[in-house]
Amino acid sequence: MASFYQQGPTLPASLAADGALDAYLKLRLPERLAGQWRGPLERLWARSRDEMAPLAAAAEANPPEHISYDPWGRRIDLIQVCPEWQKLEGIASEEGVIATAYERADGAWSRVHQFLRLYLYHPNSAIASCPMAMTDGAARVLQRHGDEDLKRWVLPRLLSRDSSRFWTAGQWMTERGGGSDVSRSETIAVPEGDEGYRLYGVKWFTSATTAQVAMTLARVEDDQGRDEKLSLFFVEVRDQAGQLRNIQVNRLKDKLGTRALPTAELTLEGTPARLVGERGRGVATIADILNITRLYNACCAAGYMGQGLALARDYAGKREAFGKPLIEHPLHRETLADLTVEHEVAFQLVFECARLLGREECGEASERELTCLRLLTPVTKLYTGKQVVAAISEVLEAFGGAGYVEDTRLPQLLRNAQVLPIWEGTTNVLSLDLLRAMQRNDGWTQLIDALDARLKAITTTAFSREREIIQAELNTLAHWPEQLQAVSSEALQANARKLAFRLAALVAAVLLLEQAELAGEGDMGDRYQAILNRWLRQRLGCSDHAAYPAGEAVRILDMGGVD
Ligand code: UCC
Ligand code: FAD
Repeated sequence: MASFYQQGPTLPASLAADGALDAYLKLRLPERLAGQWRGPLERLWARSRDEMAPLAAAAEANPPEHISYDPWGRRIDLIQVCPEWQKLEGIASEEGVIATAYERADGAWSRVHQFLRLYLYHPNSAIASCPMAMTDGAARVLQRHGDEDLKRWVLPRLLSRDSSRFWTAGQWMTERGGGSDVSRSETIAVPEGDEGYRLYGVKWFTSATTAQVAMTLARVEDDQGRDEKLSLFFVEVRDQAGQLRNIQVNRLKDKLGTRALPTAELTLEGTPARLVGERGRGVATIADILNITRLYNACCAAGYMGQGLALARDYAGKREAFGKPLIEHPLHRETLADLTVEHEVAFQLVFECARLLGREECGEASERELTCLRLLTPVTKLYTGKQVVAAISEVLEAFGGAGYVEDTRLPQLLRNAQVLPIWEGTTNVLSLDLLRAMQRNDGWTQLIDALDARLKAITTTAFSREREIIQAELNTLAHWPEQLQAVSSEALQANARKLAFRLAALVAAVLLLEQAELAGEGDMGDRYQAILNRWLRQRLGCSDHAAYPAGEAVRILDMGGVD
C-alpha cells in the first residue's frame, strides 16, 4: 500500500514573506507611514488569507445564475450571486479598498495606501476586485464631472465603509460592433424632460451586473438628429422595488475564468439616464474611469504574481524529488528567482503609478509628473497584464501535475489571469494609447527627461556600470519613435507594442536601480543588486544567453545560508 501523501501549499503567515511589499514599506514610504500602516496591512492580509480565501473558493464554485422568469411567467431577469460573493464585496467596503484613497488621511500617499490594500484584497477576492475597480472609477468621474445631486446622493454610497450602505458601479462600454473601438457603438440617448434621457441599445459585456449604478456611453438623438460623438451617462440600474429599469438581461456570458463575476449581455429598452460631463465628450470623460481601472488591473496582476510565487515557494520547500526538496535543486531555484524578479518589477511599476496618481489627485504633481502618469498607466497595464499570464503558467508548472488539477484551486488562477490582458484595453490598443499620449505636449521627451533626471540622481559609484547600461538604453529609446516615424506612421504603429515593452523594461530598470541604492549595503542591498543585474541581463540588451551567475538566485530568493 502506498503511504505517501504530499502536503499542499500554504500562504505565508506574515507580509514580511512578500519581498517586494516588505522592501517597499521599508525603503520607499515615509517612515511614519510605514509604521502606521504595517499593522493594519498585516490584519488585512490575515483576513484575506483566513476569511476571504474560503469565501472566494465558495464563490468560484457557485457561479452566478440568470433567472429569466418567475414561476408564473413574469420576466424578472434576476442575477443570483451566492452569499459568499456578497460578503466579499462587503469586506472590500469595510476594509476601505476604495474609500482609503478618497478619505485622504495621508494626503497624496493615500492612493498608495489604498493600492496596498487592493494588492492584499484581490488575490482572495474571486475577482470582486473588478466591481471595486469600476466603482472607484465611477467615484472619480462623478467627483470631477457629476452634478451636485449625484455627488450628494451617489458618491457617499460608492465610498462607504458600511457594507449595508455600499453601492458598486458598472462600466458599460463594449458593444457588439466594438470593444476597442467604442466609436462603433449604436446605443442612442433620447432626451426626456429637462434633464433626463432614455437609452436604447445593446451592451455586449457588462461585468458585475449586480451593481446598483453604471456609467455608460451613448449618442444623443434629438430633433436635430444623432450626435456624431458619444456622451457619458449615469444609470441607476434598479428602481425602488428592485426591478431593473427597462433593462433586459439577455444572458450571462459563459467565460473561461472570472466565473464568480457575473458578466451579462444587456438590452436597454428606454432606460432612464443622466448625462455626465459635456455632451459629445463621452470618451474623454470616461477616460477618467479607464485610467483608474487600468491601474487596478495592473495592481491585481501584481497581486496574483505575489500569491502565485508565495505558493510555489512554499511548495518548493515541501515537495521532494530526486532526493531533496525542489528548492534545493539549482534549476528550480532559478525558475523561482525569475518569477521573483518579474513580480518585483510588476510591483515597482504599479506603485510608482499609484504614487503619481496620489500626487495628481492632491494637486501636488508637476506637469512632468502628470505626463509620466499618463504614459505609464497604459504601459503598466499592458506589461503586467501580459506578464501575469506567463508568470502564473510557470507557477502551475512549479506544482507539476497538481497545478493542472482543479481542486488544488491553482488552475483558476490561470483562468482568471487570462482576462487581465484583454479587458480594460488589450495589449495592442494600449500600445497605441501610449503613442497617442506621447505625441501630445511633448509627452515622450518629458518622460525621457524625467527618467534621465532620476538616473542622474543615482550617485553611488558601486552602481556606475549598471547606470551606464540603463543610460545607453535610454539614449537609444529616446530617438526610436522619431526614427520609426521617419519611415512612416505605419512603421511607428507596427512597432508600438515593442516600444511599450522596451519602455516598461527601461522604467523598471530605473526603479530597480533606485531600489538597490536605497537598500544600501547588507542583505537587502545584495538582494536588489542581484535582481537588478538579472533584469539588465535579461531585458536590457545584455545577453539572455549568459549563464546564471552562481549564488544569484539564492540572493534574489533571500535564502541566506543556502549555497
Ligand atoms: O473592460 C471593461 C471592464 C472590465 C472590468 C474592469 C476590472 C479591472 C480591474 C480588476 C482586475 C481584477 S470596460 C471596457 C474597457 N474598454 C476599453 O478600455 C476600451 C479600449 N479602447 C480604447 O482605449 C480606445 O483607445 C478608445 C476607446 C479610447 C478610442 O476611442 P476614440 O473614439 O478613437 O477616441 P479618441 O479620439 O482616441 O479619444 C477621444 C478623447 C481624446 O481627447 P480629446 O478629444 O481632448 O483630443 C483622447 O485624448 O479621449 C481622450 N482619451 C484619453 N484621455 C482617450 N483615452 C484616454 C486616456 N486613457 N486618458 C486620457
Ligand atoms: P476587438 O476590439 O474586436 O479586438 C480584437 C483584437 O484586435 C484584439 O487583439 C485587439 O488588440 C486587436 N485590435 C483592435 N484594434 C486594433 C488596432 N487598432 N491595432 C491593432 N490591434 C487592434 N466591457 C465593458 O464595457 N464592460 C464590462 O464590464 C466588461 N467586462 C468584461 C468581462 C470579461 C470577462 C471580458 C472578457 C470582457 C469584458 N468587457 C467589458 C469587454 C472588454 O473590454 C473587451 O472585450 C475588450 O475591450 C476588447 O474588445 P473586443 O472584444 O471588441 O475586441
